[in-house]
Amino acid sequence: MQSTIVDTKPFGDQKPGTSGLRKKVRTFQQPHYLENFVQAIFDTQPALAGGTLVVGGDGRYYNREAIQIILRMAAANGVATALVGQGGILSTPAVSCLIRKYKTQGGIVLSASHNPGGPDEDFGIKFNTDNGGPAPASVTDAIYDRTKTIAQYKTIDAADLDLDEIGKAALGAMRVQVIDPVADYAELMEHLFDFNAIHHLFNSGSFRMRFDAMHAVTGPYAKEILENCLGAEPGTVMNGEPLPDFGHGHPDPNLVHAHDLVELTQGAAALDFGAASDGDGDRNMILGREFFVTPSDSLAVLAANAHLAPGYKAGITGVARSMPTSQAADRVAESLGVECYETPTGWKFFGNLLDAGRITLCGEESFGTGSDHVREKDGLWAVLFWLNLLAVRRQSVAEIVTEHWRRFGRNYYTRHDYEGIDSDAASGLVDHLRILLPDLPGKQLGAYTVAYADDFSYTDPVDGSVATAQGIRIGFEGGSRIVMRLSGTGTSGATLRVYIEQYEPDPARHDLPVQEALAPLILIARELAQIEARTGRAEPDVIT
Ligand code: VG1
Ligand code: CO
Repeated sequence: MQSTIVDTKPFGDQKPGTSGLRKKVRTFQQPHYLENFVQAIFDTQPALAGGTLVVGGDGRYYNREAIQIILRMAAANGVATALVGQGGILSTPAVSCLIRKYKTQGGIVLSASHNPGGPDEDFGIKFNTDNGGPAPASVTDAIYDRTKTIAQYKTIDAADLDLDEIGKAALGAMRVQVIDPVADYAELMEHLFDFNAIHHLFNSGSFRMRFDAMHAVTGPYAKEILENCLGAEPGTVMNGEPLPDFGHGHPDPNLVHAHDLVELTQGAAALDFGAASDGDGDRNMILGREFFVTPSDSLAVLAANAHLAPGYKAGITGVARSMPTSQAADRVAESLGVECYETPTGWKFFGNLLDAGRITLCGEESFGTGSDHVREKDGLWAVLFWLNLLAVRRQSVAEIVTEHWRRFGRNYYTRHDYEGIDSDAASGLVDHLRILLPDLPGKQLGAYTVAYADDFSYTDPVDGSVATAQGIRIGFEGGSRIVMRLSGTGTSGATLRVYIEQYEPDPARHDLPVQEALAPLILIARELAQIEARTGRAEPDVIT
């Protein structure tokens, strides 16, 4: 089949953000918009010609249409084999798993993750390299540069493929394999965790849990692994069917958007364990009975207990956390005698550390936790890790975490998001903070003395690449911190994220309400950044 060359013109706005290119569906539906970005991937990634490409997405609105477009373009650009998830479905960690297992030259994930889906909502596309991880800045910059000059793309004239039947097909000279999206991932999980112990826990008669798939991609994964393999009672997985609009929901597993699940963990009939995952299956929220585990604490607890899971029984080589993530993991790393790295926000910054074997576990405050088993954060993996701990330690979630705090101290932590604010106001706010930074060290703000204040910059210890302007950090004596940065995943206006952390070594002060414990620092952050005056917002939209 002859490939067709289509003339096109650059769009000026195809710069990938924290995790790929995210725009409104209608933006992606403009003629040539998706095509330009995809051609830029092929033009800058020559190994894909003659190679194998994994393609899949989170099932959101426009997923199926986008996959057909990408497959035709892949065929025209000389890709030898495409591995596609059945129905076009693949979670982000499953794509990473497939790239690594089948040693492919890369993968394309279609998702806007935790952002809502539907004709008026969000869509996204992300390229993962042959290590299975999100493309590093050097690659996304090259793709973006290419989109600025692109004049043509290649496709073939061919009908849509049937993606609902597992099997082999051909598209021009390209082989297409429609694969079970769950099987390879489930097999990997079985190697990492003690499935027998978890099976016993589920059948003990004294453990009740729910997993909320939020009508997003993890439904089929959770049903197969939790219910079919591990024997959890049918119905354990709620909202398990992936829907193009996530059932009108916001597939973001946090206390605000996974509210129904949170309620099930409260009151007299409370569940022992609740967990949820996001649109593309890479985030996780962990709940116990009347207990919320902050993602920062979750990383620290997993690091301290990793040896209890078969896949990590030899211990961990090191740990990494994104800069705004609390320093709870640092204390565990110190006691284990391993390194703890602080990286900019975004999973792509963990890739080199994982590839070099410098770290085993890593995580972000934004409900992302993962390990060297793949090169993405992994929602269900974190849930299985927690289930493994609960099964082995025979304690409740609350007991495990409060015991952890007694041993290491507690890092009180919260994030306040001001969403959809004016973009100019947001950049003005950050510019204003940058001006204040040099004068802050040594200053007294309320009861706190500023130890350091900077705009975070990171030098990758493996390849020496430098990322600057990654967020405002204000550190206080005693380990408390205020961090502020603008989101890189939104599709309209700007989102200001304010991260607040305070270290409390005294166990007698470990059960304060979080917002109360952090109130003085929250106030300092609001005043310093002039949040209300500059954004018109007196209160954040989302508190996690
Ligand atoms: C957010 C989170 C970040 C995460 C990113 C992608 O980015 O803060 O930690 O890596 O989303 O997650 P930002 O720039 O909006 O703060 V996912 O699950 O949306 O791929
Ligand atoms: Co996600």
